[in-house]
Amino acid sequence: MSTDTNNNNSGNNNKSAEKVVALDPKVAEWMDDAIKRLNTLYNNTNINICNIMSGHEIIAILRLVETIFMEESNLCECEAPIKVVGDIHAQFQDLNKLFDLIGRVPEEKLIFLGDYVDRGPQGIEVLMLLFCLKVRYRDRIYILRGNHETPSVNKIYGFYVECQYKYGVGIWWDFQALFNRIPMAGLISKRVLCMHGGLSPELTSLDIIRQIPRPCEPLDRGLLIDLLWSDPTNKGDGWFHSIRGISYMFGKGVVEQACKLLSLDLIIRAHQVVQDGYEMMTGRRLITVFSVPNYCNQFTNAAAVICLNENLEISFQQMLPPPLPPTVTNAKATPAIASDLNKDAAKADKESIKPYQQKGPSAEKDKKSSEKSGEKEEKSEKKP
Ligand SMILES: [Mn+2]
Repeated sequence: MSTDTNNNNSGNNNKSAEKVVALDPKVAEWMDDAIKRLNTLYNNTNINICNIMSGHEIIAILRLVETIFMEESNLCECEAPIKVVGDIHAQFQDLNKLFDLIGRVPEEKLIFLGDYVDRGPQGIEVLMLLFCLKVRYRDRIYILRGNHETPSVNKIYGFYVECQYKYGVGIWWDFQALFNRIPMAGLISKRVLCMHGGLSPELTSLDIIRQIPRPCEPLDRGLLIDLLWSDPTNKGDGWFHSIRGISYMFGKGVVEQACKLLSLDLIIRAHQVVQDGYEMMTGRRLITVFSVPNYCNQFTNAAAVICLNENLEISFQQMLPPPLPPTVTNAKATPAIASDLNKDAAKADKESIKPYQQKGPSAEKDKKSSEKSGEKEEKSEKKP
């Protein structure tokens, strides 16, 4: 348990939060090979992860990634440009389609907001791909904990059965031990706070997050539970009981106060399926992001990621939902969760975030030609 107190970085005054750590070339080679093997599972239903990775190898990779997580702060500090990814829920094929759209690590820097397992069929595949990327490129991918990375949840919603079926129940326990070591929040360029669920009445300073001892298991209430479970609401300004029966719901006023108190421009969180893959809360200080389409085949939602450029300008990339299988007849659109109750205001809030503009030679050319023709270049919203 001596590791519990070693991760408190609250006194860290390093100029850059991102340290360059040399990786053992043998480990790099092993990870490259593991990533290559995992990539063969994309668009291929003939082979299973059990055919390309043994239980022993999985446990060895968990040990490596555990060390990295424990070296990071509970509040992972990283710098923009970065793309923020929401719930994946074991949809490994869709995660790879998303990578085809947004780019892959290490070319892109990504931060994942949790809920890798449950509901879908390939949670182990999702975790192992992300963990191998983390071991290989620790400063290009950040992995946060979701409420499904908790034994009481993933015992029930699919991951336990998946482990049992693919490797035997023993490995499920190894994953739980690892989940207790995953950081719980992220801070991008000191101005954008990320977590899976949301705010907490206990969150009066960012140091309070940094001071949560790890390893830790979320119990029934408190800061850790709220970071993983709370939800925004457009029903009012304060704190409300949650319909989940755990944690709280919080209104626009709470978000505005938190941004002031914690010196933040924006909060990005996941945890709820939203129809377009992203939704902006009334007040424009909080975005929900959800990153797989047709969630559970119960919804007709798109997937999205939120992009922050070096000036912290916000844009989005979206993956439209593919047609549902003909056997699925009752999928529906998701309800709005925290957008303005006035439809026009909600639309204006939403349209304040623009589609991501790819950087590169072609983007430069587009810019030049639009300048020539006197068109005004569309800019993504700049947060003060
Ligand atoms: Mn969740």
